Amino acid sequence: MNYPQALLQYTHIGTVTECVPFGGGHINDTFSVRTENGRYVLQRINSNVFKKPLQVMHNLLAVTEHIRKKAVIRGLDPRRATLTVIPTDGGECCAETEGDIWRLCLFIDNSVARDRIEGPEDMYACAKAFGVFQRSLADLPADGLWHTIPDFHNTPKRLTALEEAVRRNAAGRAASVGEEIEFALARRALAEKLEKAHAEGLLPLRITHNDTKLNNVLFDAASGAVLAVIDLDTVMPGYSVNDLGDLVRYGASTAAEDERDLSKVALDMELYRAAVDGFVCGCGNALTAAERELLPYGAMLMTYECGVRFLTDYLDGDVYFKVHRKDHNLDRCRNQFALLADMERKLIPCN
Ligand code: ADP
Ligand code: GN1
Ligand code: MG
Repeated sequence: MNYPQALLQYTHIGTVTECVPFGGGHINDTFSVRTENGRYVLQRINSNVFKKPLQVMHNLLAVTEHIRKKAVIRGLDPRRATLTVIPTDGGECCAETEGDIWRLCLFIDNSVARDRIEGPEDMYACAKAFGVFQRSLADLPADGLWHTIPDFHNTPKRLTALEEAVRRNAAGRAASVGEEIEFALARRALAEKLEKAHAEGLLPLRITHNDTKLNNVLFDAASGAVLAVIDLDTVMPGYSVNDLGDLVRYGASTAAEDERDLSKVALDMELYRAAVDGFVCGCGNALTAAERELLPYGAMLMTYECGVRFLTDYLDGDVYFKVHRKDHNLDRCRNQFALLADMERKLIPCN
């Protein structure tokens, strides 16, 4: 069988008996690997997205090391409480093949990742897990981590990138999306809300996960208890409210992120409240009063920003997000903007 070449740098894990694609993210390639000794997860870090993959590894190792130490103190099995990176035969934290960077982690046994939030209890548990993640890292200095994707959640800069994409019009699609471009550009004040709060000293830079989806939390297959927060590529300095925001954007919508029937897209307020309650509970005293007040803006900005990013990628010719059908990025953009419009109705007090 044709296994990724990177596995040749991990002969110490034993003979590979199976290596199959796994997971369904938009960015990295993930494989489940079995040897006679155990099970692993092999991932190719997308070098188009992560220009400096070694910085991604630095952040991942810093964060997992910190969580591992705390798990040991609490008497938990550290191999189930966080990701464990397996070194190459040469002792490196990742393998390089033809310009690609690969990493291998222990597969967390008897765990399940779920794709759909089934109800408020699920949402509460997931949000709490990301809150606990936030709290566990509150005593790790954010300036010790790289900004692996510079300005990842700098919404004003995402808006500028959209304007540049409109000007470039690389795929010749700008004329057909005038309405979406107008929707985005009409919300510059909203785009600036969190950067302003940061500049005013109200919103500290913390270590954030930045991909707070349900399937990035592993649950114990038997008890259903939360085990670990995974998918740590985007861990970097950021705003706490954005972690809650991305979770709401993705998990508290009444429809999938790429649903084309926009009449199905709305903010489920019960799920939204469960997300906020779970996150606040998980964060404990690691969240200031100002951060708590800005949580609804985290939800709105993440939704808005994601719509802007999908639109930018559509204009650029689908070079960033994996697409699976014609106009996929445009469908996603329209979906996110519909969700934002509903959030504006439900979350902004004076509306
Ligand atoms: P992606 O960027 O594709 O979302 P993830 O790191 O989230 O990549 O991995 C995809 C899926 O693989 C996860 O949702 C989870 O089901 C599974 N997975 C990843 N790492 C592990 C692990 N160490 N142990 C068990 N399952 C894992
Ligand atoms: C990407 O890898 P995945 O699919 O979980 C993206 C997120 C977006 C998300 C939209 C590094 O995440 O920022 O919110 O797609 N990740 C990166 O579905 O850009
Ligand atoms: Mg994932």
